This record gives sequence, structure tokens and C-alpha cells, in this order.
Amino acid sequence: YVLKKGLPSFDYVVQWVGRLLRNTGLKVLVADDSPSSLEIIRRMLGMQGLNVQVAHNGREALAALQAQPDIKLVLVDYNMPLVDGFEFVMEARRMMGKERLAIIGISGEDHSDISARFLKHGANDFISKPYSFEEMTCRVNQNLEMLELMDNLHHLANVDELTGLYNRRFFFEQGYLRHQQAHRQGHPVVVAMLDIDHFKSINDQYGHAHGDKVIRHVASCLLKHFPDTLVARIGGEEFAMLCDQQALPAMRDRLETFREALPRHSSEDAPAGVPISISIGVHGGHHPEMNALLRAADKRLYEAKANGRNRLEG
Ligand code: GH3
Ligand code: MG
Ligand code: MG
Ligand code: MG
Repeated sequence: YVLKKGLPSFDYVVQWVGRLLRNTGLKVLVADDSPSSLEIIRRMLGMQGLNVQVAHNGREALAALQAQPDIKLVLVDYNMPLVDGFEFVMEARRMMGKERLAIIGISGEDHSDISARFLKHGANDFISKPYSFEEMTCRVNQNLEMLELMDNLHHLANVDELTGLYNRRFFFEQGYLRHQQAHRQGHPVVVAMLDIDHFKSINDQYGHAHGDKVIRHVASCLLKHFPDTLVARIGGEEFAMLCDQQALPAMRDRLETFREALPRHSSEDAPAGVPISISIGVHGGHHPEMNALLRAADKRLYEAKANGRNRLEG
């Protein structure tokens, strides 16, 4: 190889090592009924640092995907017993969209429409047998990179940069879905609105950077104490929560305990010597509309402020 093509460039080696490091441990699944073909791909992918799972037909592959939802990429043969490649792709796409799973169809058959049909059924790409190591590597890495890009975009779109909490957009989108599901199943939903008290004067007195630290501190305390709850930063120093696991009285007690203990909570960003408090409005029940719950909680928050702050209403 080296004699034919010369030494690989330094940049190429750096890129290759970087790819290897990022691939390490990523789970991929290979489904093929031919043991020799399966073994060739398994080795090629193993050399990429990937964690390779194998299946011998489409049905086994679907079972593997169900049992291991952390599989990122599937290479699937067209002609297999029980469930063939096309049937696998259709079924797999019902479980996982293209933002979570990449599928590459493979086939040794000489029908020109196989690749198009794979793509139409929902595959991302196609490789024909016999494989060249280079093409296999490029296509696998390309598809893994696309998933990474999508992950990054998803993160940018849904996560608040300052705190790492979900943002307003995600709260309303995900909250709506959770609320609908809970409502269908007859479970109550509790919504809370939280706002840091006199935050303007914290900014004025200690500076904006310190204000940011205070916001981060409250955010990480919320995350720590409400792991079962959708928590988001929906405005400057305002947070919203949605819980579909507990009814109003229990959630109210937890929030009240949290509020009362806030001066004693610690985090990496705990502000030394600066007293902070929060006001909370909470509401819950079996409303068909999430927005009705949010409006009610917001109204309670307004009352908590009007009634002197550092308190919960609801
Ligand atoms: P109240 O007790 O009534 O809530 O009083 P407050 O001062 O907290 O209320 P208000 O909502 O009027 O003030 C919020 C301030 O938060 C205004 C804005 O300058 C500041 N703020 C908004 N976003 C950020 C941010 O990301 N970082 C910092 N440091 N300040 C922010
Ligand atoms: Mg086959
Ligand atoms: Mg405030
Ligand atoms: Mg505010």
C-alpha cells in the first residue's frame, strides 16, 4: 500500500487517529446471513475502533436494535431469511428516526434498483459487495459524522448555554408531549414557575458575571433535587418545571422544602455571602390543556411576589 501510494500525509494520519478515538466504543450492528461476509465487515469495523454487534438475519437484527437502543449504525444485507433487508429498514425506521440511527444497505446482488429501494425504505446509504476497505471506512465514518452533527444541532436547539438546563423551546415542545401522554393515561400533571427574587439588585450590586453564577447555582440545585422533573430556564432568572410523576400535594411539599433550604444548598457556583431567595408558583391536576396549568402557576408566582417574595403559592 505504502509503495503504491506513498506515505500517508500527516494531516491524514491526524484525522484518522481522531476518528478512531471518536469511534471507540460506538455501537454498530451488522446483519448478514453469510458468515464470511459478516466476518469481513466485522473485522473492517473493528479496525475502526467500533464496538461491533452481529445478527444473522433481519429478525435477529430487529431484536438487537430493540435490546440495545444505543446502537448508532446498522449495516444490513438485502437478501436474508425470515426478515430481509428492506423489511428490516422499514421496521427499524418505525422505531428510530434518522437523527438517532444510520442504516447502510449492503448487497452482492446485481440488481440495479436495490440501492434505490434501500434508500426509499429509509436507509441512509448503500454499499455493494465485494467491499473495498476504503469505501466501507469512508461511508461508515461519513454516516457517523452526520449523526454527531445532528446531535450537536439538537443540543444547540434545546439546551440553555448558561446553565445546561433545557431551554424554553424544548420545555414547551417536550412539556406538551408529556402533558398529553399523562392526560391520556389519567395522571395528574404539576407545573411550577420559579423566579429569583430581587435579581436586578444582585446584578447591580455584584455585577452581571456574579448574577450569571447565581443563575447557574439555582439551576444545578434544581437539577440535583428534581431529577424526575422536566426543568428548564425559560427566561433570564426564571425557571419552569413540569412533573408527571407526582400529584400536587407531594410536589408542593418538595418545592417548599427546596425553597426553604436554598441558602444551604451547595454547588460549584454557590455564591459566597450573597443571600438569594426564590419565589414559586405551582399548580397541578387533570387539565386537558398544559397552557391552562402554566397560566395558573404563573398567576400563583405573581401572588408569591406580591405577598412578599421568598415563598410558594399554589
Ligand atoms: P423580582 O423579585 O420581582 O423578580 O425582581 P427582579 O429584580 O428579580 O425582577 P426582574 O424580572 O425585573 O429582573 C430580572 C433581571 O434579570 C433583569 C435583567 O437585567 C436580568 N437578567 C436577565 N437575564 C440575565 C442573565 O442571563 N444574566 C444576568 N446576570 N442577568 C440577567
Ligand atoms: Mg444475504
Ligand atoms: Mg426575579
Ligand atoms: Mg423575572
